[in-house]
Amino acid sequence: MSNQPKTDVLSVANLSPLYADPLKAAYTLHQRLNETDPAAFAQVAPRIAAIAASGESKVGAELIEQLPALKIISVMGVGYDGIDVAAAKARGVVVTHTPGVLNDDVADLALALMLALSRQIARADRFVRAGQWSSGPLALGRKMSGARLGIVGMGRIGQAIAYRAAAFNMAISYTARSAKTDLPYTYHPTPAALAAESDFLVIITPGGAGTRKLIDAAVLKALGPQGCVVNVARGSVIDESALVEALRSGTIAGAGLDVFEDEPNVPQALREMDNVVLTPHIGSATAQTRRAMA
Ligand code: 8YV
Repeated sequence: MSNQPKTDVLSVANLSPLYADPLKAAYTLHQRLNETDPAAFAQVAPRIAAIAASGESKVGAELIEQLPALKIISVMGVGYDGIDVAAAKARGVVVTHTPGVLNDDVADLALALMLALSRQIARADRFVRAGQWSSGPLALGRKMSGARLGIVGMGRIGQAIAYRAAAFNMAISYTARSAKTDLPYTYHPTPAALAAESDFLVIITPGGAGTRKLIDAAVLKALGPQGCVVNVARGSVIDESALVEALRSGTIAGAGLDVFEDEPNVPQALREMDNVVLTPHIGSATAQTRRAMA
């Protein structure tokens, strides 16, 4: 056994015990000190060699600058839009993430939200619990099998969603920066063009400056009064106030949302709507997948 001091790691996320416990065993783990305890942070900052982050963490240039010994920012998540990668690169700090292992879970959740919207699962559950069944049937839902699916983002997870949707006999189209000629799905050059041809518009594109408010009022208008939007990407990709307005005015039919602009704060307007299904950013939240990510 060596008597060498353990390497200091700064956690900037609410890490699950699946990840935090082995980290604590191997390293000295400091919990988000830069925000909560600046004095303690100043003491340990020169020794911090690694940052443990999640997909939602924000690691800006300012924090990186304060950590002269920093070598790696490890993101437990596929999305790293909260990390200033350019600042890390400029300092020679490696940034890692967890692609691949969560494709199935995020795609499963996208289909679950589509089904929850079309077959009114959450609304039906509330209906039964409230004892309303005896006073008449629930309003009719809509058929999902055979409907038109538009996917915004055709990366690893987009393809996993398409694969599942094919089993529902859906007509699958997508938009992405460029057409993927090896895939058998219809390409549209813009989200608006895609939305105009979709019953379900599923967002699974990376967050960050390049996709901020990509889904705006015009795209929602193109989706139309029978259309539903599902977001399992990042809240930043949808203009949230335009979405609230589109849902309120009947410009679109419904929304299934796992991500929000300002998590964990969900606008009161969305929480009060009956035509939305809300989940608390659980795309990769199964024990099996979180273990694989850790
Ligand atoms: C989690 C995610 O939020 O992978 C991502 O980009 O958003 C999620 O899987 C998370 O980072 C788990 O720590």
